[in-house]
Amino acid sequence: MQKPLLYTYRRCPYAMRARMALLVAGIGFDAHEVSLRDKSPEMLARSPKGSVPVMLLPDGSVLEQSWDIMCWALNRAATKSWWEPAQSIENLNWLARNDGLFKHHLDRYKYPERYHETDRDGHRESALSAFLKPLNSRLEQSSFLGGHEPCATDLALFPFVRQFAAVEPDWFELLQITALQTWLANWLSSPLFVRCMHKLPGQTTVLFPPLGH
Ligand SMILES: N[C@@H](CCC(=O)N[C@@H](CS)C(=O)NCC(=O)O)C(=O)O
Repeated sequence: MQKPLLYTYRRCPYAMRARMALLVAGIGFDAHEVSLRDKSPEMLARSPKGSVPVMLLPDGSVLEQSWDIMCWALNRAATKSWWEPAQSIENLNWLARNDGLFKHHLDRYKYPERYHETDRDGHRESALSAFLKPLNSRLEQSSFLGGHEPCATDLALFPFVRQFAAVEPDWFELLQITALQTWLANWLSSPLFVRCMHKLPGQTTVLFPPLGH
């Protein structure tokens, strides 16, 4: 096997950050679109925890966490500007708060039934005050978490902020968090994101993104 193989799911924010990192690095990879309801036995044999993304490397080793895949893709000389700023204490804290506190509130806001949640609006408010407003203040200082240029932390947070904004887009648009809204709009319209969201045929392995895309 020459190329890495990514088990992915198009709408999963963790898989999105992994795909974007691989695209930024210009690393050719095969992709297998997983059905979360009917996971491939081959993937489960390689990674029994059963979440995506999972990446099988050419040397046979397996990466089971999206951040590890991003590290593998970006922690190289050619993409130093994407990886190094993401190692600052401040940016590692943004990552931890995104994957912890923000994800907690996002899930309960987006899927209240799944979590038997009765205080959906409370979670929306907590996500806003504890994470999105501080992130907006941070982005008022510079356009990206990487400074004037984006870094891995921008890639890692964007798919989750996207999910939050998409729950009630009209409400989100009226919020006074312009720096964050601009940051989000720029990522949504970026060629990188468009490529990362290319639709794959289910349950087969194909080169990603397909040639010419
Ligand atoms: N910590 C993991 C989280 C991955 C994760 O939770 N992925 C979700 C999809 S967004 C998943 O596969 N969940 C298992 C399922 O739904 O069966 C990572 O960073 O890769």
